[in-house]
Amino acid sequence: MADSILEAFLNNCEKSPNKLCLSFENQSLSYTDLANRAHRFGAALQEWGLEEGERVALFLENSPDFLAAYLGIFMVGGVVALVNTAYKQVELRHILRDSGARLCFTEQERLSELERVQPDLPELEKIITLGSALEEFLTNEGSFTPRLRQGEELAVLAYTSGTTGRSKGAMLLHRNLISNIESLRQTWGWTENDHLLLTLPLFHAHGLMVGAHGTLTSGASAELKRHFNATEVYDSLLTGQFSMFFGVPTMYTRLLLESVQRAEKPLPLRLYVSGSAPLSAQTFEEFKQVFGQAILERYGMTETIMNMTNPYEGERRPGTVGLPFPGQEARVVDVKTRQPLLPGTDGEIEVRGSHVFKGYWNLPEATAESFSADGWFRTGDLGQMSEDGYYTINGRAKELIITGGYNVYPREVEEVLHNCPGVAEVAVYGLPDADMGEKVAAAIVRNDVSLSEEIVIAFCKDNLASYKKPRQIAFVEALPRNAMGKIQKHLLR
Ligand code: MCA
Ligand code: AMP
Repeated sequence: MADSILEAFLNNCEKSPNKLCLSFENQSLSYTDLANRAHRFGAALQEWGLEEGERVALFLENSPDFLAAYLGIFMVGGVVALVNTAYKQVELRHILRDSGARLCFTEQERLSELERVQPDLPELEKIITLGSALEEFLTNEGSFTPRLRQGEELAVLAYTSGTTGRSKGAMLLHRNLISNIESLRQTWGWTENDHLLLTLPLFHAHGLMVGAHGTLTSGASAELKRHFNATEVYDSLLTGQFSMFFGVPTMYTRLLLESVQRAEKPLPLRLYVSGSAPLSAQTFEEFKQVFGQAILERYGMTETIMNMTNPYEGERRPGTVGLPFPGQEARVVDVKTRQPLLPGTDGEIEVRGSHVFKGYWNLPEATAESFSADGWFRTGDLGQMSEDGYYTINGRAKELIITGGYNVYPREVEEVLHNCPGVAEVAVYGLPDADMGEKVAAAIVRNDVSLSEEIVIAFCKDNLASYKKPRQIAFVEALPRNAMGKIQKHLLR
C-alpha cells in the first residue's frame, strides 16, 4: 500500500496516465498533466532551496494549481500550511508567523492583505502570486526526483481555532492522511469510475482531505469549482455526469430552495455526503423526497480528519453521524472522570487510531491536554452511542459556533472587538440560523454612544475573516454575570 497521498497519486498516474483527473472552468487535466505540473513546483522549490520539513503556505482559492503546489511541496519533503482565503490581518499574521512559513503562494487579489502583515513576518522570504510571477518561478526545471516513503513525516499544518483565541496548527502526518482516506474509500466504495462535483474549499479538511485526496488516490476524477453556487450546482447535477457530491448542510438547504424553482429534478447520484456541521433530520428527509436519495452524514475534525460515517449500505439514520470508520476507534467518556460510559449515556466523544494527528505545532501543553494517557483524543464534542453503535452529537464541550461549516471561536472575535474604540465589554455567542445553521451574535456594552452596528462590523471585517463578523448585535447596559463574574451567555441567547 502507498504510504502517502503523493505516492498513491503517482501510482495512479503510472497506471492510467491519460485518464481525466481534474476539470476546472475551461481546463481539463489528465493524471499526467497534474503530475507534470506538480513536478515543476517540486523542481522549482528544490532549486529555490526549500529544505525538508520547511513550511510553505497556500493562501489560495480552488484551482488545479492549488493541488499541483500541494503535491509539489510534498515532492521535496515540505510541509503545507493551509490558509483560508477569507482570512484578514489578524489570522494571517498569526498563522504565517506561527508556522514560520518561508514561502507563500497566493493570488493577486489577496496580496494587499498579505502585504499589510509582511513586516511582522521575518521568516516569510517570498510571496509568489499565481500568473506571470508563478510561471517565472516554475521555469527553472533541473533534474529532480520526488521524495517518497515519508509516512511518518509531517505533511500539513491545518489551523483550527482554539479556546485561547489563537488558532492552533494541527500537525497531520502523511500516514494520517493516507490511512484515513484508504478507510473512507473502502467504506464509501470510491473507485476510478467516480466523478465528483467538488465545490468545497480546498484549504479545509473537508474539501482537501476528503474530496481531493479521495479522487487522487482512487484514480478517479473531479470537477473542481471555485465556489459553491446553488444554481450552478443544480445545473451541474442535471447533466447526469456526476456520481458524488459532498457538502456542508448549508449547501443542502440551498439546493432544496433551488429545487423549488425548478421543474426538472436531477437523477440520483451514487452518493451525497454531508458533514462539518449537523445536518437536521428535516433537511435529510426533504432531500430524500426531492432528490430521491438519503444523504450520508459523516463526522470529522481537522485534528482527526474523518471519524465516523453512516453506513454506505445499511441504515443512514438521520440526526446521527453513524459509526467509526473501519480501523478507527471511538468511545464516550464521562466529562469529569474520563471513564467510558455505557450506550445511551451522554458524555464526551474520544477517538483513537492512525488517523489522529500528532499534536499541535509548538504547543506541547495543548497537545498533552487533548490526549488521555492511553492515546485517546478528546474531541470536545458531546454525544452518545446507541445500543447498536450509532453515535449522535448533541452538544460541544468547547465553545464553538459553526456557521455554514466554518468554525468561529467566540473568544477570537471578542479579543478583536475589545480593541474596537467605543467597546467597553463584549460577549460573542451563536444563535440558530436557517441558512447557516448558526450565526455569530454579539452583546456589547459601549462607552461611546456613537458606536453603531456598522462601525462594529466594519472593524471586525478589517481584522478578521468576514464570516466571523456578528450578524446580530445587541447594545446592552451590562453583561449578565454569575457570582464568579463569568458571563452567562445562555441568558444573552
Ligand atoms: C460566507 N459568508 C459566511 C459564510 N460563508 N458567513 C457566515 N458563515 C459562512 N459559512 C459571508 C461572507 O463573509 C460574505 O460576507 C458573504 O457571506 C458572501 O460570501 P460568499 O463567499 O458569496 O458566501 P456564500 O456563497 O454564501 O458561502 C456559503 C458557503 C461557504 C458556500 C456555505 O461558507 C462554504 O463553502 N462553506 C464550507 C466550509 C467548509 O468547507 N468547511 C469545512 C471545514 P460579506 O459580504 O459581508 O463580506 S473542515 C471541517 O469542518 C471538518 C474536518 C469536517 O468535519 O469537515
Ligand atoms: P473543524 O475544527 O473545522 O475541524 O471542525 C470540527 C467540528 O465540526 C467537530 O468537532 C464537530 O463539532 C463539528 N462537526 C463536524 N462534522 C459534524 C457533523 N456531521 N455533525 C455535527 N458536528 C460536526
